[in-house]
Amino acid sequence: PLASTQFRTAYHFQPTHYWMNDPNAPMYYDGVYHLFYQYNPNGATWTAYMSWGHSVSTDLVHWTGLELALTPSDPFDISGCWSGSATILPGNKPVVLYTGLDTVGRQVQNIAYPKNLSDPFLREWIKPNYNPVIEPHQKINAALFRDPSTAWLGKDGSWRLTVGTLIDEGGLAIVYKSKDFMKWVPAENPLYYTNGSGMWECVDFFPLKEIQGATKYLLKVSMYDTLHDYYVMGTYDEERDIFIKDDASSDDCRMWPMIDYGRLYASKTFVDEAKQRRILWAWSNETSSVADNVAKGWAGIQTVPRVLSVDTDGKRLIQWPIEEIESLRREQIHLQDIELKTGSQVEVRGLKVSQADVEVEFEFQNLTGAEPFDANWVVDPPKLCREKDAYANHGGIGPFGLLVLAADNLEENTAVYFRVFRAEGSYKVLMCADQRRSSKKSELYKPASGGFVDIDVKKDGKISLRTLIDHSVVESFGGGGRACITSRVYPTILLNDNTHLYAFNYGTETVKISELKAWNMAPAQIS
Ligand code: DQQ
Repeated sequence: PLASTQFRTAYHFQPTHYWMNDPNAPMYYDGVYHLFYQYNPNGATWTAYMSWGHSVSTDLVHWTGLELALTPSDPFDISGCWSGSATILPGNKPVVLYTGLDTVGRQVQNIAYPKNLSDPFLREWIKPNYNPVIEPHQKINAALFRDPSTAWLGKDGSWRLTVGTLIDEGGLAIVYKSKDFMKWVPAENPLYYTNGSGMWECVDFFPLKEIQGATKYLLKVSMYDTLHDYYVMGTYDEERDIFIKDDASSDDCRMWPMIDYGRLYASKTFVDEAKQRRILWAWSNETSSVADNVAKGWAGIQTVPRVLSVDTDGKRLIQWPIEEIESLRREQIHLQDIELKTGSQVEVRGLKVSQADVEVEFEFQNLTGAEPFDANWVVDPPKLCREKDAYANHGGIGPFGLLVLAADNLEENTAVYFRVFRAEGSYKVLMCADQRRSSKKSELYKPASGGFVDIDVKKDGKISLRTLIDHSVVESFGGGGRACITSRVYPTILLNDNTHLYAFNYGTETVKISELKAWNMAPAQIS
């Protein structure tokens, strides 16, 4: 059944066919948004022999595909053009830095720039013959050295960028400096180093916000060993070129919050000068088998671009779908004041629920019935999601939430839900997306995913959930975007287009839906 077009997305970016992975060099240039991406022009599977696909848009919603921007062609990238980032140099001159696999398979960093700056679509890219501009030095394993970040300009007039690698089992981000963007020298210290995390891919590093006179920075790493993106906030010591994480965050980088607790990897941000915002793009891989992907003829989508901001206390990242996506909203359903007593299931009727945007707010009367929290639970939220699942009363507050892409008899459904626990002096909110019942088809990866939402439920008295449903994607934002979970699912019911959406509560305590708004979504034009 996976060969069906029913699993293709209507408003999440994907090429018309074949394999896509990481977003590369997203940028805004002269009124046009550019998205490049890791692309295999020969099939629906990953290969080391990667090219850069290229699409352009004026609103980040509708996209026009152009010819490949980078393909393996020269000794410094003849075996593959891997991930990289854009920097807009003074005088409004975009350049990209990317990883090339050279003649002997070493990973080196190359530069490319547009052939003709007056072409608004920047179709053709030139790779100067002084490439590679950065080669792995002695201490570096040349097979683990990749994904140059966007460069930033220091007060001393030198450019800096960072490249991810692995030394002695520890992931790290090395800094390189340059005065002219051609000659790059390694800085004395790594930007950040950690023990035992495995290789760091697609490192991103940027200022987020001024808080009490100091600039809060965010470091994002894609950890190859877990295939998740993690972030940590802190400060940047420009003199020494190092990132200093906030004390409150764990020394173990695998305990850092994730950009998304579900299927998301290799995220990358860019500054949108048109609207003065920072936007995150990210790859969401299939959870279907290689054989299924070949049968479908495509694999990989991008999550909806997300605007980044930070809580007023500077502790938590907030991600929210770009407002432009709301232009696709069509018929609306609006429900108010619905009591969800224990065991209730309320169907949200009147929508085509395989292509929808749902916003719901759950309210509590009181929190006294919450189950006590065991401090050991922090290490494995997915396990907690499996144990306190959406299909039984576990006593306490929640599970409550949505059952999406659901069959009549709930034989298939993806549960997106919360559970509230009473911890010492505060409450802990668990958010889950359980894909275990998402499809009757076998040979799919169907995990339960989850993480904690950093909100003060006692003060707020409520929790919000926004879920973007798009055929094989369920992309959810809990607590106003303080925790995100993206699921990739392939329900067989999609094949007869008979899917339902329910709100539910299996907790002992009553929960109220103060408001639920949902919209049918029109398809985006993506060619
Ligand atoms: N994908 C690219 C690499 C990167 C990895 C190759 C992350 O540059 O490290 O397709 O998904």
